[in-house]
Amino acid sequence: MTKVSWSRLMFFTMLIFVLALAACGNDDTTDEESTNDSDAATEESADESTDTNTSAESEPKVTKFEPAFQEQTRAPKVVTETELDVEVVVEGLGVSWGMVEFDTNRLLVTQRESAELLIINLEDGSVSDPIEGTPEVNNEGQGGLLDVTIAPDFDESRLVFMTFSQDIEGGTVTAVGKGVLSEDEASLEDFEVIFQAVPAYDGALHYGGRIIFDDDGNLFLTTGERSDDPIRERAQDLDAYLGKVIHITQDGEAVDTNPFIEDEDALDGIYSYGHRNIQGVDFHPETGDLWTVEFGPQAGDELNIIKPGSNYGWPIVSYGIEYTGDLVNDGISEHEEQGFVEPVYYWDPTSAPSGMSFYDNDTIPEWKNNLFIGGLAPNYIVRVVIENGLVVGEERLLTEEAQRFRDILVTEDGALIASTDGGMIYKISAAGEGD
Ligand SMILES: [Ca+2]
Repeated sequence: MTKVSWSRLMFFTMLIFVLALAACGNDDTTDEESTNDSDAATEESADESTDTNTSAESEPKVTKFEPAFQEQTRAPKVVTETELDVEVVVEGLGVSWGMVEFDTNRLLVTQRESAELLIINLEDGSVSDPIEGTPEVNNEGQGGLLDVTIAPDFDESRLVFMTFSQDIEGGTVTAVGKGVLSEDEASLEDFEVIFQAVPAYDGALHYGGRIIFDDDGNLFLTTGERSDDPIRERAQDLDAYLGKVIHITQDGEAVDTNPFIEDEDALDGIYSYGHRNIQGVDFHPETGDLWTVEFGPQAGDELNIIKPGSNYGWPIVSYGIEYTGDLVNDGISEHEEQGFVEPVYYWDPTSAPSGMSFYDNDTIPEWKNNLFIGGLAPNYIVRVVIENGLVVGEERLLTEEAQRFRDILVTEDGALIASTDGGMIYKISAAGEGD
């Protein structure tokens, strides 16, 4: 038996195991995030027993690919020295996809399926009634009410921006809308859709959907490539907003410095392309670079620094493989050699990354400028230590909680807040801080 067919056989054996796991007790079997979930279960069982490992990863790699440079994957394991308090502030919510601290220790939190927008008070754990005036969404599969953020001038404008999956002619799109939060915080007024990531597609996967404001008051929006073959190939096309980072004004217009403004064949809002499904985005506190985390296929999740006009390679190249075990395209991982941007870091096996936030705070000094990423499956928070643009350490936090961590934020007080698909809001802070 050749080496290749042997590894195929091993893979299918694993696949059967994974499918068997998926069949028993996974409540969300339609999307690939849960495929990864089962994948992770095999990983976690081995995770506890390997203290000798120098990487935060403990399992063998899924792929045969070699990194383009040493620091690109399987960084040395690091451990937080600070004693931490871990508190569940709220439980019993739905999939809490996005959140923003709009007022000291008070969050706006989206509920993906019910499309509700809630106010959560971190000090007393109270949850508001749903805010009126939120948009109609398509909540099938990975769709629903997704991210939320506030305008930089929120104190005056009270503008709230949200992303969601929207039904339009021909299917669904990732949409961005905005509304004004009333003074009594009971409703969003004058809600309007400002941007739709066309073309529409009749599918329920890979909406991307994170939004973040830059220093000029413009928005970066991330999208997904809608998952299926061949629609996912549109990630490479400059006449489609699928699989892109998009840069728009608060009215949904392309920012006039965007890289393809002069290109008649390209959509003006595109900032970068060749992405799979970006669900995490933040600016590095020191460099100001825009970082994203991108959900890969089986393995090959990527951390990227986004540069205007650049192509990140999906689905031409990848450090992952298809869920079927097949190679992606021609099975080439080398991004740079093929003319694409190499990821700063990739995970193999997966970290199933969702929302992320840099720790831009002094409260826990050893966390300063570290990146925290919600892991859906494996169910933990990933802490990434970065020096000079390279990942030099990695830690897995709250592994014992076994939650799908959906979004991460850092409060002004320096607490790390994590929301979960199981409807919980965690507060992680230095022991003795606050209460
Ligand atoms: Ca890539």
